[in-house]
Amino acid sequence: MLMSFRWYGANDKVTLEMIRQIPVIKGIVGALYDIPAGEVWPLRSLQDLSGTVKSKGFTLSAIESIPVHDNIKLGSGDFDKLTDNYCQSIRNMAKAGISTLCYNFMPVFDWTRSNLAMNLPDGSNCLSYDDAEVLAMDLSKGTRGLPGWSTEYDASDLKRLMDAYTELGSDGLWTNLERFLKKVVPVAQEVDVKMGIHPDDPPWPIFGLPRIICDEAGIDRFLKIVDVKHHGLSLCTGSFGVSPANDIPKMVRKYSAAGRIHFAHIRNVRINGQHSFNETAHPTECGSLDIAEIVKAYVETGFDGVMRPDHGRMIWGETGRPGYGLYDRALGAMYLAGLWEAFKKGSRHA
Ligand code: DNO
Repeated sequence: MLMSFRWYGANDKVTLEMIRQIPVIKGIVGALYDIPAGEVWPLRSLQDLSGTVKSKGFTLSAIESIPVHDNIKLGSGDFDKLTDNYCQSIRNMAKAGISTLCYNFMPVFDWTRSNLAMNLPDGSNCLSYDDAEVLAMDLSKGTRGLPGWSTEYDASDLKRLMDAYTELGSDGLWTNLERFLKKVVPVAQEVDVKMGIHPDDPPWPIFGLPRIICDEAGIDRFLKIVDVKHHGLSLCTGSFGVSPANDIPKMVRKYSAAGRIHFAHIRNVRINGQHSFNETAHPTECGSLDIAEIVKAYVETGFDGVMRPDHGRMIWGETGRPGYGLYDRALGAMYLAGLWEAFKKGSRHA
């Protein structure tokens, strides 16, 4: 297992020098942020990123994420060209020595929250989601200023995209995912890059748009599309975990034993009702997920992929990128590393 930390590059307030002082972190999860979706990620830029990370004593353990262009997900327009570009980016990753790729297949919106700074009783704040608040959001002006959405669309682009996905439906989305994977995974296999899809977050349809990687049935269907090891999961406990039907320790055990989890995102969440939750500190006692059982499942199945603490709260007065401050993620990393060491010493993999 390679304990890693997400870093948003030279503009991140959380610097590599700071991350280096978290004793357990060996890997950096990074990305290029200046390449428009659909274009090839240049070898030179990937090598530079890797060199920067190495110069501070880390490995560039994963790319999170190379965005999948909407025309791929919609199966429209320049699908073939965009998919070829994606393949070339994977080849370039391999040449730059990067082994793991996270991506997602969520229509229009990536992860979605209704509040980026919900106040907690201890004075910290966290990300939260409530269906009623999300559905009340005004999309008539596009996504500008709405919480959590990484891509900004103006009103007419947003409407066009949302209509296209609504018409496509989940069957169409599955078909396009399959077309994409059948071209891309053989390349990933050839150059030895492990691909891990990130689940839909939250794992239910929002604004009537299809979402397909939400539960075990979805994962089983997904993994069978191309039944090879390089085609796997970025298993995010907090994304799947807000749905009480998802038994996360069981899912980790099943897919890790099968060698199909390449990237472990670990965070805790508190379920407050149907389609309503807030994020919490990592320890089991703080939320609805049994993080100890989850880490135990990883240890006992011999997980050897990349792991990172996921979203943290904002604590000790820190301000910055929601979910991605330094302090609470550092606490999370230490907690996860402590669990890992304890279970490892007690297990047959010791
Ligand atoms: C949010 C992240 C997601 C994730 C992408 C992966 O904090 O977990 O934005 O990076 O969905 O493609």
